[in-house]
Amino acid sequence: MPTDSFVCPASIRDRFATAMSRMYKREVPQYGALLELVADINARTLEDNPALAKRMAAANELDRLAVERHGAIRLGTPDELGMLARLFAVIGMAPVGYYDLAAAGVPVHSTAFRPVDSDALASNPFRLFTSLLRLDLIENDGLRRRAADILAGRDIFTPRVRELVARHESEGGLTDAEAEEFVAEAIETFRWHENATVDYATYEALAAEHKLIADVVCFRGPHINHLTPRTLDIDAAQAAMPAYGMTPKATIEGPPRRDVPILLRQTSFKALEESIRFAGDAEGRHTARFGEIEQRGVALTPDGRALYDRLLAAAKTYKTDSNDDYQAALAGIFEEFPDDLDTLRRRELAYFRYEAASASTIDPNAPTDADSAIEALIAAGHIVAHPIVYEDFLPVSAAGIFQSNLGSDEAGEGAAAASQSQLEAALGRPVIDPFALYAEIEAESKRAALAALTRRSRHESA
Ligand code: OOG
Ligand code: NI
Repeated sequence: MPTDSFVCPASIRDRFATAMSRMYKREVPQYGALLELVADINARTLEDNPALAKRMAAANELDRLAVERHGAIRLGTPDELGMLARLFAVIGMAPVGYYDLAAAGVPVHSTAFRPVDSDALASNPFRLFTSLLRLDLIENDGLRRRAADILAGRDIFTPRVRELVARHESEGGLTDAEAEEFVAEAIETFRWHENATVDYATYEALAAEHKLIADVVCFRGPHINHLTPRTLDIDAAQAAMPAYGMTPKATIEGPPRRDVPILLRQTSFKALEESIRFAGDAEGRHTARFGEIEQRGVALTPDGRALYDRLLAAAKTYKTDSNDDYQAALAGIFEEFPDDLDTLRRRELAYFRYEAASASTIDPNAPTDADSAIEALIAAGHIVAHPIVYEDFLPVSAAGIFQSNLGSDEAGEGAAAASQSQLEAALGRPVIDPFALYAEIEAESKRAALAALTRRSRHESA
């Protein structure tokens, strides 16, 4: 079969993300309200701030905004993670980053499946925070074996999606009809089930160990537990939540409001209490699913990240339930973090994508490799530097979200050392280093911008 009859991964990813969003809206109607709120705030923000609209359009970031979401799931076994990695390869999503949640008292470790190159990110950046339960952190032997047995008895993938993944691997792609079927089958894995696979006593025993263990082990599959749209003004979104029928958590997580947003800021509404039918027909309640909003900023270099970590740690000692007080304190602490694009770039605190200004030409014999030459080209308007959007998650924030979501702050006893290699063995591949991805996009764009300028100049002088 000629390859041009295959659908490109980005297109299948777009259909998949749309189907997931539609399914979650049916399952959790408040998510629909959240999407409306974010769409309203984004429209207003762009209207009130033409410079932002212009900058985002120039950076090719506006189109994806309406479809941009992240979600989260929790898996039970290494085999499930291995199969999920193969499934996501079909839609151009690879595991990026390693998040050790044991450090925060949550018995999972995680990675984020997401597209990695600029074009794929610009078309639909759908990301899924994917956690794997660490049974080794359950101290009770009997309970650990019981959980392992229950998990061994389920298959979270449909037989047909397994066939289509294998077909994609052997043929190198999927036809349009296969892609349609793939999407319909793939979302089955993430559907909510009101019926638990275990009896009430088993659920209670697992929940007593950690609520998250019960959430992973007692159901037929890893239900999607939230889908998060991206807002351009999270402070406005937080303030508007009650008017849309949602009660936000007390404080916005992550960095403070700034002229140049960095990394990401998040807020959420509390998990829903849902009724569950257990084996033996008992009724019970379970909290797993919630709603979340995020605002994304520029990706930080390792130096920028170190500064962020240090300042956030300083803010951690400041405990308050008043978002206004917390944000004011945070803003004070973050005064040390430069807040203009030029300084962030020159001090290499954040990543940038370089682009040759249209119609610009330069002396074809001028040296362009030194940083000073680039600076001169930027100053002269020949090269434009766009901040690169942070596409990943905050480890600290992830833990924070787990906590607010589970409705408790179970502390971290028995937290074991990071075991990235175990997660990678399950994935069947190493996780990609997010810093390396941003650095690569930056370096490649710099080369391409300079090459474009030099090429045009040669044409003109020829
Ligand atoms: C994952 C929480 C992580 C975020 O936005 O940091 C996350 C979970 O609760 O399963 O989605
Ligand atoms: Ni989230």
